[in-house]
Amino acid sequence: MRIVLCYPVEKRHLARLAQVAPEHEIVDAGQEHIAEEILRADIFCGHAKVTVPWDQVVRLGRLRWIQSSAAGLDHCLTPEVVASDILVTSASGVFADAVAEQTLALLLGLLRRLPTFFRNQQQKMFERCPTRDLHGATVGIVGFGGNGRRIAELLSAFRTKIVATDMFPPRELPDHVKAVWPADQLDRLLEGSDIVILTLPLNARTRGLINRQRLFRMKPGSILINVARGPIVVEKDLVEALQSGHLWAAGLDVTEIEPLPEGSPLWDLPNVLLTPHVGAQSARRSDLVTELFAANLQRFFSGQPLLNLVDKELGFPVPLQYRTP
Ligand code: OXD
Repeated sequence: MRIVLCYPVEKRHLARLAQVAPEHEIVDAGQEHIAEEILRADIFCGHAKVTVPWDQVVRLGRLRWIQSSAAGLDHCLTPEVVASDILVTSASGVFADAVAEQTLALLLGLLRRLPTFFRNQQQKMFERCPTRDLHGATVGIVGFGGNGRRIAELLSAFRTKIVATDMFPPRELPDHVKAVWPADQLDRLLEGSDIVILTLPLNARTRGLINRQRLFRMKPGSILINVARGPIVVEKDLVEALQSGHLWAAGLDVTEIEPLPEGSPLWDLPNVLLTPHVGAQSARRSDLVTELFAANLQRFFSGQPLLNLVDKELGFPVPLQYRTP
């Protein structure tokens, strides 16, 4: 079989994959060649950031499996791929430590007013202003998958009250989580949380989910953190909620359009902390992807169920306990 890769691969990653697939051809296509190489792939592992002819890939009928090197699948779940027999597995949860740390950085940075103090530092200004606490806050996590669960674990050390929503609420809750409600109880979460953290996948159901109506349902003075995907939030509505003072602040690792256009008002809002979609960019990212892919290759060749197998209609892996055999 021809295994085509498109993520930052080094020699050691190729060597590791060759160990588990010694009889197969492994091609490191990179972003430059992926649009042609994908047409000759039986298995693909990566995240093509260039346009890929997915309709042609499906018509050719050669590709059997996509192992996404990203947790989010918006890069490959086109309608043609969804309707095809191609298996899709994601890197969901693999970068959860990094995303959780990024979430804490944004959240603590805002609460302890680091952007204000940093601006003052640049002016050599020693000026005090009130800060806010994380301990004692109610934190609402929207999407209790790998990232949401890890964030909850870290937040529990801060003595916060944690609630969440998810399409598939776990039957058993970790001790540090007060409640995980079904996804249709989002408004309840928004109304009761001091801090709302978005960790849900982008799909047809979640695009534009956090709109004007929902933003203004959030508690006055609350904070929104988005480490998921930009288009889940209607950005012009967010700007309004921030400018009006209804929201106290927002920490955004992702935006509707990336890179964020120069003309976006988000750049200049003093109550916004922006990072350029680096939540999952840990130094070990390619190692983690390679280990997941190696484990899944072994399963694929021996006919075992794949890890993180995605329900393509839903756009994310369904937890094992909810899968129909
Ligand atoms: C991912 C990401 O989906 O980096 O993995 O955003």
